[in-house]
Amino acid sequence: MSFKRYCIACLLLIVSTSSFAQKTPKANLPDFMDKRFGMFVHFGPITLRGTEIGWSRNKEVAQADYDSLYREFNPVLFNADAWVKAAKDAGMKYLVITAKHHDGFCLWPTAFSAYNIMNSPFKRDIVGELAKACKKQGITFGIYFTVLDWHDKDYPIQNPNDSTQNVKGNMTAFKQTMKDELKELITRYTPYLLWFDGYWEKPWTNEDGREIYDYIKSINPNILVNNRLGKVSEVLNDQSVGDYLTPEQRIGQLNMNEPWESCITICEQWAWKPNDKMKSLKECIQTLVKTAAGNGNLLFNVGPMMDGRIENRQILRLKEIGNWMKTYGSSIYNTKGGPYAPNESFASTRKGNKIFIHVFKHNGNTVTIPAMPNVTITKAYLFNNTSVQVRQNVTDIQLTLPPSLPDENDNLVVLEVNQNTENIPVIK
Ligand code: FHN
Repeated sequence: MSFKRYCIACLLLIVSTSSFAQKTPKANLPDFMDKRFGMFVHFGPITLRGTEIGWSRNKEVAQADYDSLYREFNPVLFNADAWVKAAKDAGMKYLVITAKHHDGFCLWPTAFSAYNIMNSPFKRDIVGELAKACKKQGITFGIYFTVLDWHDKDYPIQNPNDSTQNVKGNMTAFKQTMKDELKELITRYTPYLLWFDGYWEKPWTNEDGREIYDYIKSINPNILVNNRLGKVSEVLNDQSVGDYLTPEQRIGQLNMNEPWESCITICEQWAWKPNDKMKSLKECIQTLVKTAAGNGNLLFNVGPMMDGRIENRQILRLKEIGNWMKTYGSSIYNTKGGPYAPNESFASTRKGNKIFIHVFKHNGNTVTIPAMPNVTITKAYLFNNTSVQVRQNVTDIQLTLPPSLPDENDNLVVLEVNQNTENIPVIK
């Protein structure tokens, strides 16, 4: 081999093995997007007060009081199998747990912070038990990890509500602790994805995010990472850090090009709150449908109570969603969004030669949708195979639904067409 070829070979070897060049293989994303529906879990000692995790520190709950709650945190009714079963019963395919939220408390026995579950009365590895239960029940496991940490003295901002509490900090040491904790979580629990959060404060830079992303890739290049490790951008470009977009408390726009996941609460607060307002079944189903119809995933949040149980009313709501998914799940899982952009009257998902029209509102049992140029509808029916009348012209397609409709949460009409629906351009 000539010296020149030898140098090229060495360069290629360096680039291929060095962490700075590595990104999550794009081939990993379709598997994630096909899951469509996951459970988000916000949990920690703050459930003893019923106020918001992180944000109520030095607000509704005095900082010293908040930071001592772990000494009485003892969720003795925590049962990882029960949480995972609740997710499975809802038709969810993955689960993401707040291993460490902005208050810095760690739900796993980390060697890098004394502020962790083993120094509470509970003394059990909540992250580890959930990882094991997910594996046992076939649910994909993910970990939420905060970028900012208002409890760690190396992080300069100690509380967003009171800048007088701030300290000099040491970002080099802070990032080393983050790397050490992430290595524990990755090597011990093998998460499918890491859900970062808390990128927005001044001490954290996009370069810091890139550094941590590269470090994660050097340990396991296949782990999915959301777009909240760097300074988040509304699109994925060469400046953004991470693999998918994360609209929060709203349904993302129809986007056929970039993977995205909306995170939305089943109630109003992320962590458990007594008598919090819970979404109706219709709202839950239509949120999931509109997310899938936008070509996105829904990470739907529950907040377990201080004793470790998920409220029974939330369990029942999740079961109702699961019953709906038992009938209609094939119009959600493994589908693509579109070709129609979701609106308040209807939304659409598609797979193969079928377009699933999810009807939320109809005018006397008729639904009018824009025509699809060069597409011929060969058959139209409800999910229970009741025929649906179709009249189409150059501008519109009019569907006449049968008098009795099966599901006012979402009346699903299947349109079979003369081509692969994924080739149909988006119709705004
Ligand atoms: O501050 C957090 C909040 O507590 C919650 O974890 C959400 C979930 O995505 N993210 C942040 C708010 O944007």
